[in-house]
This record gives sequence, structure tokens and C-alpha cells, in this order.
Amino acid sequence: MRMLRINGSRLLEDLKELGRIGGTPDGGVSRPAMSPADVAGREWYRGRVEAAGLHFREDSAGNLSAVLAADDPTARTLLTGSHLDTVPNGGRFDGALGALAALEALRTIREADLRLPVHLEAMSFTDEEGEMQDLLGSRALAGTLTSRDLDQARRGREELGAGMRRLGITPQGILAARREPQDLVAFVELHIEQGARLEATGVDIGVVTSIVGIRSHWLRFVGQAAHAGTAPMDERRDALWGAAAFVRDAWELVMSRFSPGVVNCGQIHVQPGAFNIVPAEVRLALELRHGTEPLLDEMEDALLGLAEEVARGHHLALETEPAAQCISASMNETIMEAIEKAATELGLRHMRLMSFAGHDTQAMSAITPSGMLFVPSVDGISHSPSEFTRPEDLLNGANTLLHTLLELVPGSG
Ligand code: HGY
Ligand code: MN
Ligand code: MN
Repeated sequence: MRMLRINGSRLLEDLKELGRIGGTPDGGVSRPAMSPADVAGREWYRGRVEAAGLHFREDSAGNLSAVLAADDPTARTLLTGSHLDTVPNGGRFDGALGALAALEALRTIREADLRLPVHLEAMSFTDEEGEMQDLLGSRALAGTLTSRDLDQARRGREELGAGMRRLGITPQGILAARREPQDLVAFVELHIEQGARLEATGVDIGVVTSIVGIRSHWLRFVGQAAHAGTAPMDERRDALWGAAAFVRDAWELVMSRFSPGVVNCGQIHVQPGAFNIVPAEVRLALELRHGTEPLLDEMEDALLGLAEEVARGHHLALETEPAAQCISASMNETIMEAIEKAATELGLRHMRLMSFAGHDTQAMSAITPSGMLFVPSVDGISHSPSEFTRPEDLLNGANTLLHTLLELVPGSG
């Protein structure tokens, strides 16, 4: 089995084909979860699974998978995979690499006619990127998603409802998608690093030790609409002036007190929204990340306290609304060692590192031993059309995933 390798040209061709679905003129891709482009990507994936002679499965949360069944129907399942959905105008490798390399690993094992004592299942999880709810599909599979999470869908219940109808899923189905832990062996995910540490250190494979916790809120700064010409500057209750002051102060707070934690305000909506009206209301997306829950608690309190203070100082009202969150997670030592062994046998340099990107693996670690491996991102760029990973790194990652899975098959050692 040591000499087994994936079919590199087939994987690269799959990545190219999938990248055309929702492809953007600047070489990026836009397949936000539950969008028509996402539906097209899912249909394409189903075709590839069936063309490979693998069993296609879709659960009640819309998680898709390819299954290579063991001869023994009572066998447990070794899971791998990632996600097909993307951020708006994102890159061609975030999620796609892990989902398609997992499919390629199953195809390779099937073609080698290896009879394993476990079912192998390559997943593609619903809405990893949190278009509606962070890690929606993997948290549903792990049984940690709640109806409150669905109520807090980032695009609101109406758009969530339309998206669910597009996928043919229901809230009840999503909340019933939990798998039994005793049926599972482990979960392993291949992903691009989305940062620059591997590239900077000349290392081929990143072995993830832990994954960041993420929290998010909608902040609503409320002032008073007024005439942009006649209202005296010192009497204005300008919601955007306050929100802008908060963004600036939040940056400084996190940089000075919570590094390496991070904060981001990725969306802002101004009402009424006209050149000549002083903004009455601003809705601001606040996201914060840190390595542990206690640090996140401290950071969240400090940021929400800052928002209150800035609102007061600008004579504004403030409303906060939790939006989505996912809990930080430590990776399983046995799986980290299996990744390191696979990389070493393939002659690849590897290093352990933390992930400040969120991943399905952190959701899966709630239900089964989970681990994750990275390949380098050129210039550390991701969530951008410029996201790129060299073909040899893509194939190194896929072969390391293949041999990690074989390493984790019970009795294979
Ligand atoms: O936002 C993230 O970290 C991930 O790409 N969903
Ligand atoms: Mn991802
Ligand atoms: Mn992403």
C-alpha cells in the first residue's frame, strides 16, 4: 500500500472543472451556500461520485458524500472531506481541495481493490462558510447545531428558508442529521493553509494542532437622520461616525491587548443611505477569533463594552444581536501522528501549527477523533480570487491524506 498514489491529473482536472462553476472573470469563484451556483456545484459533485462507481449519499442537512462500503455492513465509518461552498468572490481551493482530494482518495482505494474493514466516506458539508450559519452542515452532523442557531441565521430566516428550499432540506431535517459517534472511526480534512507560515518556512505539510474559536454579532448603532447641509456638525447624532470610531478603536484594542486574536468588520449597512442625509442607523458585522474560549470570553466582553462606550460618546443607541459562533477545538494526537507518519513516508517536510481559519474539522471533533492537514497558500492569500496553491502542493496534500486514511484504518499499523 505504501506505493499507492492518487491520480494527480484527474484531481487537478476535477478542481479546474469545479472552479468553472460559479467562476468569476478574475479567476475566482462564487458559490455561496444555498445559492444557484452552490446547487450547480453539488449536482456536478454527485455526477463525479456516481461516475466513480461510489455510492452517493445526501443527509437531511444537505451534507453530500461518496461512500466506499466495506464488505461487512456493520463496519464503522472513517470520514474525510471538506466543503464545496465558497465565500462570495473567493478562491478555487478553499474547501474544494479537501472535498475533491477525499473523493480522489476513495477512487484510488477502490481502483486498487483494497478491501478495508471500515466504510470510507468522503463528505462535502453544507454551508461551511457561514453564509447562513458557520459550519452549518458539520455541526448538524455532529449534533451541536440548535434551532436557536437557525433563528440567528446571518441572512435572516426568510433567506435561510429560500436557501433550504433550493437544497430541498428543512429545519427539522437539519436538526435531525446527527450521526452516532460509535459508528465513526475518525475524521480527517485536507485544506489549504490560507496563511503564509508553511510557505515562509519551506514546509510541505501543516499538521493542525488546534482550530480557532469564532464569535460574531450584528451591532446596530442608532442616531438621528438630519439634513447633511443644515444640521450643525456638533449637534448631529451620526450613526456612521460612531460606527467608524468603533471599528478604529476595536482594531487598536485587539492589536494592543488580545494579539494573536483577530477582529473583523466585514459588512456595513447604512440607512437611509443618501449623499445628503446624516446616517440614522448603521448595522455592522463584528467577528472575533481567538485560540481558546476563555480568551474569546475576555475579548468579546472588551469589544462589546467598547461598542457601548463609543455609542454613548457619540449620543447613539446601541443594539447587539449574536450572529454565529463556533467553538475552538484541539486536534487528536493519534491523527496528528498519522499525518506526520504519512508525510514522512512520502518524503515531505511537515510542521505543527494552529489554524486561525475555522473549519468543519472543529465541528467534527465534537463527535469523533478529528485531525487536519494543510498545504501551502501562495503569499498566504485566501478568500480572494488570487487564492493559489501550486499543483505539486495540491498533489502532496492529496497523497498525504490518502496515506493518513490508510494509517487510521483499524489493524493497518
Ligand atoms: O472563515 C473561515 O475561517 C473559514 O474559511 N470558514
Ligand atoms: Mn474552508
Ligand atoms: Mn473559507
